[in-house]
Amino acid sequence: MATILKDTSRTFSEYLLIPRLTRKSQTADGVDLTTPLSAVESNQLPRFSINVPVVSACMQAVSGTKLSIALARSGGLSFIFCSQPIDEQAEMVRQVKMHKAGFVRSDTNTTPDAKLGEVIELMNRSGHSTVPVTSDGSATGKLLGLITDQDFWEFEDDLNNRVSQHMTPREEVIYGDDGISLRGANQLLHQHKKDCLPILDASGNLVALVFKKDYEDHQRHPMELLDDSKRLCVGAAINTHDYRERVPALIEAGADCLCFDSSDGFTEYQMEGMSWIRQQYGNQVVVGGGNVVSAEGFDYLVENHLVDFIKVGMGGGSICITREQKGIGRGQASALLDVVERRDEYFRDTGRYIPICSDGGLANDTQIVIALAMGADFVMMGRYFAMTEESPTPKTSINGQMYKPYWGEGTRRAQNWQRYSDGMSSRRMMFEEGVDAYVPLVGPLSEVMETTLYKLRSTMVNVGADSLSEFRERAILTMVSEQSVVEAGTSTVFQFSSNRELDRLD
Ligand code: MZP
Repeated sequence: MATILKDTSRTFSEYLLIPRLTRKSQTADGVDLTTPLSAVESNQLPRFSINVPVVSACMQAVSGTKLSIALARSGGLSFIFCSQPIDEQAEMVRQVKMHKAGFVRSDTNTTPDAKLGEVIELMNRSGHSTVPVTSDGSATGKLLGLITDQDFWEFEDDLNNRVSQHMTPREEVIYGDDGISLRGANQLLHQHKKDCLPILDASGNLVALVFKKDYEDHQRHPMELLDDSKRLCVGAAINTHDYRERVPALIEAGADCLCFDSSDGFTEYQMEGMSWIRQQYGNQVVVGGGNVVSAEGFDYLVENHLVDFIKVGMGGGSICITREQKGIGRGQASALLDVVERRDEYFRDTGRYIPICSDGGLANDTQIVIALAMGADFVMMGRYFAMTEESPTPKTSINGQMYKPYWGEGTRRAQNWQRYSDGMSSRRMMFEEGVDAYVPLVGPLSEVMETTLYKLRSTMVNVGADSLSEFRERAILTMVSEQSVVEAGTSTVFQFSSNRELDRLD
């Protein structure tokens, strides 16, 4: 007969943390939120870490280019969705990597013979106010000058004038030599009070541009997640069907981390995919597996030391109807606790630490805090990010309130049959496992995350923890009764959000 587990499937909202000693020296700002994304052998440093424990879901309505840039700037990581053609996904990865390299390849160039009117049009189209003038108008041609919007008066000067009549000629341009460090280039910008510094090779050809605004931007985003070349980091999702073609394209495009996107990762298909990646790339590539919801699933994926991190969750996602449709899944808190317990045992036995990601079903900031206290190293969220300005969907006004569309990868709209049919060859979705919905627009990602992370830091201080690993070790949780959930809200007081409500109650 079937095995019936003794425990009930639990969710995060059924638990609360108990405060522990806070030391006087502790402050929320002093809390370290760095967390590993790669398997860690004892006494070694992780191959890849993120600065805050938050990643965005591998979903069409979530992880686009703009959101990936915004999230990396706030210290987290996006996983660009794989339910799209390989070249399109690779192009999105490339765009994030190119976004701010410190040294930027110039994408708006002109020639000395171009007309002033043409350059103005070019500036309007690209949004750039500084345009290199090269011999052939290319990004790598011989630099002959620079033209900026300060070099002409659009409504006074003759738009038929040649660029050469207005540009700063090469002899007067301050430039850096190819090979200069980013720090050296920024020092030149500072010293000469310039906004843009062209970098030239020994023959005077343009190699790159360095901008003052990029330097300032970096200072404003101290948590930014950057690679060794100071480019923003980005992750990419893969599936068990076309990894032989998709993985090389994503690595070539510069993806920093890969992750199998599957509703059920406890499969031989995923193990085969993981083995293939290790055979081709060894440990160079950071690759996550999942999803699993049990210690048994964890044991399977860590066999052979192939996987870097493991995602936990099935059926808890805000747009997910898998449990209703197929009768399979597990309460997210129970799934996480089971897997984390086994992960800790595995670490004690082998000295190998496997980061765990709690994926889906986090309905508010409190649940993020509880998931991390229960032992997740980081959380993956869809709805949370779909609600931000930077998610890839258009804003829609419904009854005066702004919303954004948000749909599951298991919907007909997403057509992500690979996520749900690991074994079946059919490319047809026989039934849906997700819904197509709207979520309220909440504002820019950086603002939303600032609040969430401040709450997390503050709770960590309540528990006396300076880092996420200390948080897990020190956390004591209690289960709550339905009555204590009622008690947690306000009681016997009236809250008025506007004068109009006051009038109505009067
Ligand atoms: P949430 O943050 O919106 O609650 O959940 C996001 C997670 O739900 C994703 O990371 C993924 O694991 C899962 N997901 C995505 N699409 C579906 C679906 O259509 C789904 N059923 O369950």
